[in-house]
Amino acid sequence: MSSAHKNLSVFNTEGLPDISAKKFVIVVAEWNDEVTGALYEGAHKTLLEYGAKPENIRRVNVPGSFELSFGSQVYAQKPDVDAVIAIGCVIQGETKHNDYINHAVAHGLTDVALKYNKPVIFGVLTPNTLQQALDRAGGIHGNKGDEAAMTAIKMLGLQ
Ligand code: RBF
Repeated sequence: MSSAHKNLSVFNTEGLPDISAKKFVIVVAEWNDEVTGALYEGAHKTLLEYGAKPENIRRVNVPGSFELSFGSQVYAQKPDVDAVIAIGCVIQGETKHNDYINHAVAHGLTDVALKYNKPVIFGVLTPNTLQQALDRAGGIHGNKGDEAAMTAIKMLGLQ
């Protein structure tokens, strides 16, 4: 299914692992906070819905999406953190830097996950317009924060 038509809040939930003792950090970029706040809410709600304990979910803010890699690394390296979810929104048109930021974050988060052998999830929207972002932050296409949380849960099941 192409991403344009996928509902980000609908997923296959067969065989999910028990996450009642798992500890999560959600790192949230403050740029486009109307969007990233909604993505965070979706991720938080989904973790709780599938068994995470409120006291095991921590929110940490960073200034922008470019800082998500370092912010994620700070928490991924902690022994008591099981998974990190990085939340951001980089809107094309608002910046010529968007490609650089998106690529840097994708590579950075991948490096952190592989270095610390833990799920580090790319919960970053890269839309052309603010409306496209809102459509994926609890709008008509669901919420990418829900999808990011579900991805973290599924990846924990691999361990
Ligand atoms: N950060 C975002 O999370 N989303 C953006 O859309 C975004 N646009 C930016 C546009 C420009 C021109 C610049 C310089 C930065 C932008 N940033 C954005 C911030 C970036 O992720 C980072 O916080 C700063 O560059 C400081 O390292």
